[in-house]
Amino acid sequence: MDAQKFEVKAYPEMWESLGMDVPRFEKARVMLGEAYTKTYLSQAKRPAKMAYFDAMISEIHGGRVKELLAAKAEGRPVVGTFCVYIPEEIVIAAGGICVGLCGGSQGSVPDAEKILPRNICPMVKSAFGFKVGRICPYFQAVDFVYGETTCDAKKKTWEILDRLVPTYVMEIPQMKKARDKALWIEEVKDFKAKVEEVAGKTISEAELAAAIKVMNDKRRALQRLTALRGASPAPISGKDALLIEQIAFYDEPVRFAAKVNELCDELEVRVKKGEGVIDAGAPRVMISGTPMALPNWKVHNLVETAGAVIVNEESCIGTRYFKDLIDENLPGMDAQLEVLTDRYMKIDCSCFTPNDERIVQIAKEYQSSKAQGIIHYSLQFCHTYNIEEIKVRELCERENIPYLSIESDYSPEDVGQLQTRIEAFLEQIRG
Ligand code: BJ8
Repeated sequence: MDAQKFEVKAYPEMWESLGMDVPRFEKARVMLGEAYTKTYLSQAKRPAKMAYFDAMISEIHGGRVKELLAAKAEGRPVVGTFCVYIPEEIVIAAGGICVGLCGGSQGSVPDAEKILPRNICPMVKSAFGFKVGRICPYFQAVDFVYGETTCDAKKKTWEILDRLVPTYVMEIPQMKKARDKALWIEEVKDFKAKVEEVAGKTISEAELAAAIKVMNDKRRALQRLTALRGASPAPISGKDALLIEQIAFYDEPVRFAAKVNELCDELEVRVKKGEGVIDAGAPRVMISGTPMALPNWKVHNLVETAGAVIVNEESCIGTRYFKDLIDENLPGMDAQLEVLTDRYMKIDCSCFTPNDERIVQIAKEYQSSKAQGIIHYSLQFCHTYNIEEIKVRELCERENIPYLSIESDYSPEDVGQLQTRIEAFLEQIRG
């Protein structure tokens, strides 16, 4: 896309009708367009098929929101989400839409800090601030918000968020014993009943089977993209791959999977020709840790500006979202819900204890991505990831993997310090 012409499109009338703070949101729109132009459109050798994802950003505050509103007008449920624990298949089976509401922007944090404590996770503050400040059209458009009892910051924020938007909370177990799975399956059934109530219909076996296939196809497309990033030279930048993983949380799943597959077709040609976005000798880095919600591109930008390439995100906005599929061929609602529950119980979020399968998964992804070093990324005040970092560090020490741990927030204040640390880390890999 032509950097000169790129803009995030404005829809002031629609925003007004959604009860948004339009003058303030207009400023955020312009800032997002500028940041995107600088961070994304300045990259060399981008795949041509990234044009679709550029257009998704250009229409982020309009086109997709209109689709959500059209769905609502037809009585289809629109659910706002914050976590990969939401059984999306159930919402899709009811004809509904899931849209990620995680916040990755510093701009909404001061709104949240007027109400919430300052010393909690920036992702929770950013998301909450979007609702308080009325500066997110998706938040304004949802029927209800899905919350979960993963970390303390989230589960206590839902009680306050519920005053502003209906917030339905699912209990996520903290362990993975048989009784924890039994709890989770009951929670999944309750959630299904909630979605059916909003949709005004009962989900059939055939609808759930079709939805499982839709989500599997989307996850397969993302798995294909991840596998292609294992090639050397890397056929796509980490920034672009992260962007796609972020868009996965708000785009229409069938269209999204088709567009990711079109991009993968192009990348396969690149790989066959030995073409990449950067020289084969550039350091290859894997990121592991807390999710990077749109528009959090801070670490990727620093690493790739320093001449390296990111080849994997072991994160919920990354492989944790799509590494596991669901058996598509089981007849009967009970059997379907059982395999669906099994898939979600495989998610290796640090909110579980113990969670050693995540360490095994990190080692596996390090091998398959052909990375040469790991950066552990944790958002400030995220206790579970910050503490689990100890085990990731130990893995890297054991396996002699170059390693850097970063704890950061969304403010630009630590950029200079991070740049110095990242450059030293890349020198270690080069050396
Ligand atoms: S399954 S990682 S999406 S909870 S970073 S808000 S944990 S204090 S995001 Fe997550 Fe679901 Fe787990 Fe994934 Fe709390 Fe930590 Fe903030 Fe976090």
